[in-house]
Amino acid sequence: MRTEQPKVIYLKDYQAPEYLIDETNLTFELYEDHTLVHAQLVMRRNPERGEGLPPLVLDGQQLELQWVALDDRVLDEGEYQLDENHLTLQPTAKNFTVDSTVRIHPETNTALEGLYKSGKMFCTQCEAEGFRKITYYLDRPDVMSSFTTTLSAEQHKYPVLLSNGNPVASGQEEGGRHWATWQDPFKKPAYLFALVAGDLWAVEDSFTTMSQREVALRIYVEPENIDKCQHAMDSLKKSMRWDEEVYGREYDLDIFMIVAVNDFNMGAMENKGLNIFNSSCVLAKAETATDAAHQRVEGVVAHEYFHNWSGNRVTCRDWFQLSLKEGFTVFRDSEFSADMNSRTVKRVEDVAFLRTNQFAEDAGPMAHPVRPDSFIEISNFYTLTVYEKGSEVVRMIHTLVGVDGFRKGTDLYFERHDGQAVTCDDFVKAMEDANGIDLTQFKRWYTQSGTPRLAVEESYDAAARSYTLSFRQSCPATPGQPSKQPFVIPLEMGLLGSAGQPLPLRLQGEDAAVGDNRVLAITELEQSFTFVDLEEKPLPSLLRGFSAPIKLSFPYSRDQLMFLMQHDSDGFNRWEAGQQLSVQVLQELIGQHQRGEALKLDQRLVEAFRTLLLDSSLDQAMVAEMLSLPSEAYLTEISDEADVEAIHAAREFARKQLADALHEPLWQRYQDNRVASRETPYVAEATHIARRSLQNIALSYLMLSGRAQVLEACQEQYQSCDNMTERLTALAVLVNSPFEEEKAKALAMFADYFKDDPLVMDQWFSVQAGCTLPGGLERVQALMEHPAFTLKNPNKIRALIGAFANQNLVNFHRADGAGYRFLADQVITLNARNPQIASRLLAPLTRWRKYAPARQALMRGELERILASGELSSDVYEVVSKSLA
Ligand code: B3K
Ligand code: ZN
Repeated sequence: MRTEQPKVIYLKDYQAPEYLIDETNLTFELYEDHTLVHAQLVMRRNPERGEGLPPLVLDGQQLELQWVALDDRVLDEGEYQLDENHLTLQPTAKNFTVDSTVRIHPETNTALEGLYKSGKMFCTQCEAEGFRKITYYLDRPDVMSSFTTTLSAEQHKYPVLLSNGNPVASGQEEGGRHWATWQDPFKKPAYLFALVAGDLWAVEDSFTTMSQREVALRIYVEPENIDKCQHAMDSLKKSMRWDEEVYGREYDLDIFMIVAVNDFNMGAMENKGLNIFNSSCVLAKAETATDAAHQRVEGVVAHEYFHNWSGNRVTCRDWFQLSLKEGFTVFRDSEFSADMNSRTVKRVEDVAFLRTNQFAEDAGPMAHPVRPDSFIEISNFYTLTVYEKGSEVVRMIHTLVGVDGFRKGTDLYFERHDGQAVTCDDFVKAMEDANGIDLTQFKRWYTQSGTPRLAVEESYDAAARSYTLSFRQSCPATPGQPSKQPFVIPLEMGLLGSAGQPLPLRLQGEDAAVGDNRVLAITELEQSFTFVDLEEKPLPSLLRGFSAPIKLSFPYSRDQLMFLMQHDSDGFNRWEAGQQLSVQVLQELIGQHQRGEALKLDQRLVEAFRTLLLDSSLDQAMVAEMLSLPSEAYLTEISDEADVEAIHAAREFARKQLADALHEPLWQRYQDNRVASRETPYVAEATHIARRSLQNIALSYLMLSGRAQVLEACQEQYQSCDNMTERLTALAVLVNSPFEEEKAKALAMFADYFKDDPLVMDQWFSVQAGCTLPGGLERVQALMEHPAFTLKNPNKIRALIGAFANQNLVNFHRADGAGYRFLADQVITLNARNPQIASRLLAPLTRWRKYAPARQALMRGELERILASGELSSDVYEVVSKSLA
């Protein structure tokens, strides 16, 4: 908890460390009621910081210091200073050694930061500043040291003892204890330190690297999960091969380990050689995990593995540079997933997620640049902006320099900076130097927050056979940034002729056409491009593949969007045209609802969907994506003032109309795919996933008909399927249906069958939390009393409370404010227990400016209540105070 006024940390104040740590030797004695940590730090004055020996200020929090020694001499109390966050002592030579022993309490650590217990095992989470809760240290990423770690614990309870690097020694002690020593030869910052002790089983495999070294691979889990590791292991091996092939990056230690833990604040952590994962991002098998969960496991395993180079070998100089490793690594994992599965589907999913969630963050009170200038609590900056927008920024560089140029840039970056802690500027510099280009203006993407807008107009000159696209960019004001400079916007585009054919693209002044797809670099506030040799007015396809994270507007008619849906050669833009058509139609319905008129659906949407359903040549996954109407959250994000009830009513009305009008083709596609699912055992592979996604979206539409035949089909799927993807969809559509008796039966059966599998129970909670029928809050409150629910486990909180507040908008935003009050209560409770989780849970309340005055007042009222509720963690304090500012 915070006792002093929280301090703002600024990037402009960065200074290199006064001292460096060359070697870190740690010993952990793990006991049930405390742990002793002995640290020996081999240190020296940082030559970069000049002469003289300033005081050495070590970071440390919640540590009980037993003794401290300088060069083997134990210091008297007067020879050092201790405060809540530091241990300060005075070195007397350039080279010296600091020894200390502290007592800590992992067994009562509920914040899940530092060393803590998850169930019966000990584990750690140090990023960003958790290591200071383990021992006194220079806990900053630009201090890189080699580590040797010895752990000792009771052998019977903790047969497995792990840390970073390679195992070098182990042995028995008296009293039933044993020990193991691990050595990590690669210098690393303390945030990459890890330790695990527990009764774990491992799935083992091996990987031969491109230079023919054998690497042992192990995934450690609690015994009951040993049958759920194969998918993660396969994903790991694919990731290792892909990083060799695409980036030339080879793994460097003799062993790579993943440990699954149940209580974890985020998805996973890339600790050197010893990744620690939320069990939800490792464990997957057909019966218990959906297709989406399988793909998440694949993506997160890859992400953490890729960090070994983009994050560990080359790390961040300071935490303002977080996107250096996160944006780049998200880009790497998304390209990996695109290569392993369907590229267009992956892009559609990522863009839909970005536009719904990151755009909302970038328009809210916590908006910050990809490289922030300041923060109060760094844990609050593991954001969609740093991760997802950061990845889009790297993707734009990739688009601008091309595949080969990008590889030249990353080769140079890794070669130049291996073993260093560097900045986003260093990354961009490597790209510039490798490609001989100037990215000065481009770097505004790192420093300016907010989502840029690009308004596009067209004009056709029949006499000159020329066509001009005029662009005007702007960017809304964001906290601390009232005005912005123009961005570099790479705009991938093409032109279509009246038969839908791609037209050759020749810009005025060019000798000849250059292909039919190209990237225009928009760099000015206003800029136009004229294409020549055009016999007729073309139809533009703009921002193909979502080549920049912006909001583009072009006055397409609905007929033009339908045309693009069918003819655009860019698969992403076919989807995008469908989304824009749906948005136009839904916004019309929202308006009708607000004016109290009868709702009337534009039949062109029905016809567009019919065409999709009847075309068996299309990729089924894309058909499923295109049949999915924009979410209520997205419709909220694009509204100036979101009308919760109108958005919900309009979208549900459209779904019902589509379901009725398209019953036949939906039923046909459903039947065909369900038969195929019944006849083929489950495989988490792209074409199978595609089949199930179309089958499942068809079922969710069909169920709106209320027909007995559909209910039967749903129950058949629920009972007879061999996998969680089909089972959970069947359960979800039942839960959202009016068939109370069938619903209750299915829910009870599910909970009974899966009661011992916490990850499956999370899905059971989520399905109910997302049910938009009236009474949602009461259902969630009742579920909090369920024996499988606990506020101690972050996954449970996310599955029930998080899903309710983020996905069940019509219930969360109910007009009397009870949803807001409920969420604020949970934040207040969790603030003391687990500040990181409390602060994340808060996000929906920070969006109050999106709503009408009555809701604004209720939401603000809850934020004020949190602020006044007592001693706030710096995490919660920062988000609440910035939201109210
Ligand atoms: N680097 C970790 C995130 C740690 C978050 C700490 N609050 C996971 C990842 O991005 O790979
Ligand atoms: Zn990461």
